[in-house]
Amino acid sequence: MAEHDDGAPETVLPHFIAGGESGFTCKRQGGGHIHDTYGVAAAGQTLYILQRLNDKVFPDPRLVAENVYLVTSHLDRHCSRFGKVAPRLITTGNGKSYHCDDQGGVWRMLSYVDDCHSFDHISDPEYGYQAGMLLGRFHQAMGGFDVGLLGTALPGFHDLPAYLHEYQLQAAAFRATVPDRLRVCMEEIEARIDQALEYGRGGAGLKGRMIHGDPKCANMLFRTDDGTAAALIDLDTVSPGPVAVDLGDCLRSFCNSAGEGGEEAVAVVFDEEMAERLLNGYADSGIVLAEAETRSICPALRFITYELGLRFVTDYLAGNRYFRISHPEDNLIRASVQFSLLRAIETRHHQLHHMITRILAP
Ligand code: GN1
Ligand code: MG
Repeated sequence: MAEHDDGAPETVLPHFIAGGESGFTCKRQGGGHIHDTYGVAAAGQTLYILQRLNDKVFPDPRLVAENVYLVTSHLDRHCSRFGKVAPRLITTGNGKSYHCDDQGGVWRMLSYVDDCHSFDHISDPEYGYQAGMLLGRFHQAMGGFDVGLLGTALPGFHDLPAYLHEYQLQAAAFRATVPDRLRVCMEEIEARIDQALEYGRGGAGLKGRMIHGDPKCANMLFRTDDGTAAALIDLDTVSPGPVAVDLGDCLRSFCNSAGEGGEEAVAVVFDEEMAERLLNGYADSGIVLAEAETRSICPALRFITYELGLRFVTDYLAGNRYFRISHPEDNLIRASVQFSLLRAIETRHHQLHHMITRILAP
């Protein structure tokens, strides 16, 4: 990605906002691991979200912007039936879904969803209910979307065998001393390789719906006044896939109330009450799943947790090139958290499976 000076976000505003940038300020927002994100405000009120897309992670950021335009337009057209589930993409003055700056940076703008907040982690199960409801509405609202229109934004995303292959390459090339925490993570990975490969080949193969791809806690906005879910954000990875993967990822994120960053002293637990409320919200959205979809949710929860732990370890081994870090150990700590969570899930596998079936069986 090209390096930009601090004034860069302001200079692209005139391409999106008629009348130029005067009176608008851009303030960097943290949170996501991937893009550079800014809140665009006027008179103290945030009106837009401006992002420079990460071209190290997404090989073709223009395609990502185009995809998000198609997805948000589709959602907009169906919001009378399923409610609003996502922000709108703001096109440039000449009708394009992105602006390319003179250094090759690709920028896009989205509407700001007012009076909402998001959480990196959360413990109140009522937010879980809201999240499940929102995800169910999203899955239904994406029904009828013409899959053929979408390009592949992130080749290899959620491809577990490919992630394992990359892990093995990086592990073989790793020359530094292996700290204890890394050794433990590697043992967790190795112990489940055969299972993971089998899952990657079979269980994850159910297609037929459009999924979000990253429905974690931090990617959902909740209204500040009544706590209801207002929008799913970060639509870069919307693609055809199994709903079980989205539900599994959503459970992985919401049921770990300690969060992905993981303060070391905090024990990682899987919150079953949160899971129950989230699944209830999903069911109450009115979505009806096929039996095979319901059956694959519990395995998807396990393998999406394994997959993320694996991706964090691989990135640590590779020198932290993918996930943004503020400390060299961040990705290793994140990986340890996911493997602790995985162990908690595995010990409750049967109870969870029964809970899922009880709530979602057709
Ligand atoms: C990344 O884009 P962001 O920071 O919301 C990642 C997800 C992971 C998530 C874990 C495109 O999400 O797959 O689950 O981190 N997104 C991509 O926090 O790799
Ligand atoms: Mg994302």
